[in-house]
Amino acid sequence: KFITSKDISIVGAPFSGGQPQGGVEHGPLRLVEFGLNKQLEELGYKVDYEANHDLESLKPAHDPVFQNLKNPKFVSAVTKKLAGQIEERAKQNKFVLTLGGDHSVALATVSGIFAAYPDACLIWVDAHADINTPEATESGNIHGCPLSFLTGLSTSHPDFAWVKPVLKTGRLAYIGLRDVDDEEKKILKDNNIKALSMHHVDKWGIGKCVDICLDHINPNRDLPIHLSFDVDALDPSVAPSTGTPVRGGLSFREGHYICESLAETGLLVAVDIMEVNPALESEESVFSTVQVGCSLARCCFGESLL
Ligand code: EXY
Ligand code: MN
Ligand code: MN
Ligand code: MN
Repeated sequence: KFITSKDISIVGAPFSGGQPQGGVEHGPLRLVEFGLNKQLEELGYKVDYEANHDLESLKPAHDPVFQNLKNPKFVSAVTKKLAGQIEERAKQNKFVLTLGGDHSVALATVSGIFAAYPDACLIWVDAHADINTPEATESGNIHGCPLSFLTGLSTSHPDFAWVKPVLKTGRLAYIGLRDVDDEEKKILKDNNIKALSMHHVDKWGIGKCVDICLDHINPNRDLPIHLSFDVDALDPSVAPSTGTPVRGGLSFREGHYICESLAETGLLVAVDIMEVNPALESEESVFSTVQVGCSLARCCFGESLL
């Protein structure tokens, strides 16, 4: 066991600068208003919440596209600040639960968590691979790029020079992929990254997929685990309120199974719940998306284990 306390530090990341659609910055507050803190307390945890309402103040007056990336200075400033906070909470022997916000925030979560746990491994649950380099990205949206910086595949962008290559490609595994750019496919292949798509979930079932990922990145089941869960990994019928939905995703149970089986290892040290956008679609869509976000988080902390 890496964490001996029953303390959860919820870090709000109300940030949308890694992509063009407004609203995702309201994700954390909606999850908290839905009762997430109290739900986790009912599971026996002591929960504190840092809302980080002030992130907008880090927005520079002038932030032009540079080396293809949009809002590079804003994304860099926000994620650098959050990385320090997350590292500090992790070093205080607390579980860190980060609520997004767009997935560029993973620059902060992975930097912070791997500073505290250099041997950690990362499970990335997403429809997308989020490993575009500045040279390769077609959209320029940084939420599609964080893993290229964190793995050291991108080193030349000055605004992200602070991001250390903390993540070895052998410690990264994906589940749920179905919308991966050609350049990203090449990166996954060239670096021998364990990348399971929805095709693999259909073929082997979710149970075997989780085992395959853990066998690859955590073969002796003795390393800390960080889970970064983009709700767009779920099928849009399950989590409709998200900025880049892709049909054919994980079922409600498959998503929860991932969280439960990682909770069961006793090795989870950090969880990100990302890309909940309460400004998208209907009030019913928002309700189901926020509800599923909260229940994924609870399952990471053992709710459904007997
Ligand atoms: N690969 C596309 C891009 O780089 O723009 C789409 C990325 C969507 C990323 C979402 C958050 O996971
Ligand atoms: Mn707004
Ligand atoms: Mn993502
Ligand atoms: Mn995604």
